[in-house]
Amino acid sequence: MKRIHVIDSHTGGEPTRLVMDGFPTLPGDTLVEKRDALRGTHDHWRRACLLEPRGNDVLVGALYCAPVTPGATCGVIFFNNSGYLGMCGHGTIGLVASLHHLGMIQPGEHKIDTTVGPVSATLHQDGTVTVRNVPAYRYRQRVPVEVPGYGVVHGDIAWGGNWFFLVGEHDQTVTLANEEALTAFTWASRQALDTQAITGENGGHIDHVELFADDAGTENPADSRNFVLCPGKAYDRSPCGTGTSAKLACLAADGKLAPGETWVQASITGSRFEGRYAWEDQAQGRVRPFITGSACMTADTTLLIDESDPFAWGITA
Ligand code: PYC
Repeated sequence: MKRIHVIDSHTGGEPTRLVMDGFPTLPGDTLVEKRDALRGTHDHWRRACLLEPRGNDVLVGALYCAPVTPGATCGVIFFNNSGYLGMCGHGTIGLVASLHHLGMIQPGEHKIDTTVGPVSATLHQDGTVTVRNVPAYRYRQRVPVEVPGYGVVHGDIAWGGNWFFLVGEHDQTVTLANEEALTAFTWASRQALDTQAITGENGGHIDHVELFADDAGTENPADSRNFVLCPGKAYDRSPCGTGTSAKLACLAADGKLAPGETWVQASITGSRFEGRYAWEDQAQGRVRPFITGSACMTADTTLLIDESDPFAWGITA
């Protein structure tokens, strides 16, 4: 029997499964090398951990790793039901809250190595976490995409630790009750981006689609409500930390949000992140996003993998 020690949490409704122990040792000096080894040689461990029957499409995995840069608290590799993520904002908040739950860290700032560069996260006394993300920027503005069944959809392409297509002009109803239609629309948009070879900078794969709507009409309206389609077709239950970072970059580029000003981003489930930015390189349109949210612990458990189980390594198509 193989055993994997995991800590499960959710950040604004979006789950994170933190793998503390049990995965194979990964060769490599950088998180990218380690991620490539996991993907290339040991991907069945990701599937065992996240796919049914042990997991589900919504789960995001976070593999706890030793730090690779001086002064870092740890490294982390994020993955999901379909593959690997660059950064993950809700997952970083879940990681920090989980390490605190385990008694491994105390309030304060913690540097964390990721596959897309170092980030840091401040654990506050009240348990909330502020992630200082990798620099974010808008790559292209109002790009037209012909989406079969929907017509031409315009969106911005921006980096926030993953590549996003951000759509504000649409006729969708951004409510949880309309989740199936939202998934269909964003999935069709995502496929159209792929088919038409529309990418991020240097061919970066746009694997997240983010819709925005007014949050008016709710009791305490946020600045915006979003629906974020993740790479494996599940929608983000949280406002998406990297997606909010990409949004901050677009707001900064449009002059709609000043540095240091707070942007409250609500998710489709009503959970919220607070975002703000500082200019990293104004001439290049690069901002440093800060995202604040909190996570709740849901399980501290051991996954068992019985090699004689026909679904030991997950159910795959
Ligand atoms: O919070 O950055 C995020 C995220 C990415 C995918 C799911 N959540």
